[in-house]
Amino acid sequence: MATSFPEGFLWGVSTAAYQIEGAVREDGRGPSIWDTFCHLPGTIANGDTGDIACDHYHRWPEDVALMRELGIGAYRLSIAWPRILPEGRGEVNLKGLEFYDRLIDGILEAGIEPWVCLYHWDLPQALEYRDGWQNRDTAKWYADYALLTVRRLGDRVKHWATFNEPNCACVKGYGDGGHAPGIRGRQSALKAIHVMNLAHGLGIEAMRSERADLLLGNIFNFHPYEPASEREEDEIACELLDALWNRSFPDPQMLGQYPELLAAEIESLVEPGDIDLIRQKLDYFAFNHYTRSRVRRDPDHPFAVGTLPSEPGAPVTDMGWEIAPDAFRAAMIAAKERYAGDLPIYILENGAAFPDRVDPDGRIRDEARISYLRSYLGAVQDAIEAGVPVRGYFVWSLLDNFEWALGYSKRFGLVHVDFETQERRPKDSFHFYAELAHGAPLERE
Ligand code: IFM
Repeated sequence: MATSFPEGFLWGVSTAAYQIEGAVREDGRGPSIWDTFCHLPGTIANGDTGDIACDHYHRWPEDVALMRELGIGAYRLSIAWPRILPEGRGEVNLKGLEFYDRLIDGILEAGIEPWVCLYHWDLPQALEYRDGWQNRDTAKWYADYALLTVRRLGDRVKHWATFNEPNCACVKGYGDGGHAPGIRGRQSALKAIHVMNLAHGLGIEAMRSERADLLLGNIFNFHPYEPASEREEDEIACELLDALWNRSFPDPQMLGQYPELLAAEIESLVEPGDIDLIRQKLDYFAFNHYTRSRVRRDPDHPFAVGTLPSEPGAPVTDMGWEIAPDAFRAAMIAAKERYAGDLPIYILENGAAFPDRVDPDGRIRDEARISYLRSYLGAVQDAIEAGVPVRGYFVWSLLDNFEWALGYSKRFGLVHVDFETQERRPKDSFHFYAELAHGAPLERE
């Protein structure tokens, strides 16, 4: 069965600065928390770092040419805050701004619309020395950075997002310590959540005050959870993880309240006026989605929550993530009902890691990724059919890249990258996606 997407459906790909740019010490860029974290022993698989990554800082013209060939309408990138403000605030690094000027111009010249995310986890290290996201002042510094960036690029970039997956940055960065800056604690995670919510509010206010013609949003992440058993302790853990991971940002930002299970603990951090500031009118509703999980009580976790590996025999990606397109369809329907209302919905990340192999003839036959994309895009069609206004879909990711604590061991790209030579090679999934982006209907399995 072949089914078409609605007229004007937006096809895109997403990346993030630290995962692809490299050039971490070039042209005045300051260090970020990820530079520091990666260079601590034992933090990243194989001792990998983002020092070079995909060398996109130098090779972006080649990458933009690949995007043009792909035929996408939009490219979502993130800006590295420490490239623009090496200390996080104060002196501006003009060379950093000039890099993004060139990049945005190149994307536009290729007929692609740039979508810019202001924060994909690379906080300037200088701000972490001042307690980073646990410090309310960071929200103000973030808004200054947002204003500066919009002033420079807002004449060419219309779609802006304040944060990518703020939940992950807080729960992993300041909760379980598995991501930069590697802090483990319950209070630290809750503080980071509230300060990042404030930063979102202040950032939106600052950007709107500068230009009224921008389209502003945030990028959430929805990961449906089920209790691993009928034991009460697993059910409690499941509800808490759902509140923490899925709701601690969209609830206050869209509904004006923290999830009940967290509200009492966060209350002491909330000052008069905070919630009104956090609940800003947005122009679109965006989220990322990959998989679902079962949750059990884990007494060693700061929130006593843990996830189980998928059931034996369930289809999984190289991340061990269950392939469950039905959960994606349900997430889109739930997102509309609970949060988005009439706002257009965009899926700004979805994709899969697989252990790709370059065949002797140079081809990468990544059928597993094609099958994943086919089934998840089928879920998008089902959600649209059910009345969810999904207006666009962005694959994670254009290139194989630095997968955070897993280093270069996981490949998510439509384009294969040889990290020794930096050679790019479109995979079969690139050609599959290009056909869709050029208007072909989706052949459903
Ligand atoms: O690589 C990440 C990305 O930075 C944020 N969303 C999930 C992706 C895959 O883990």
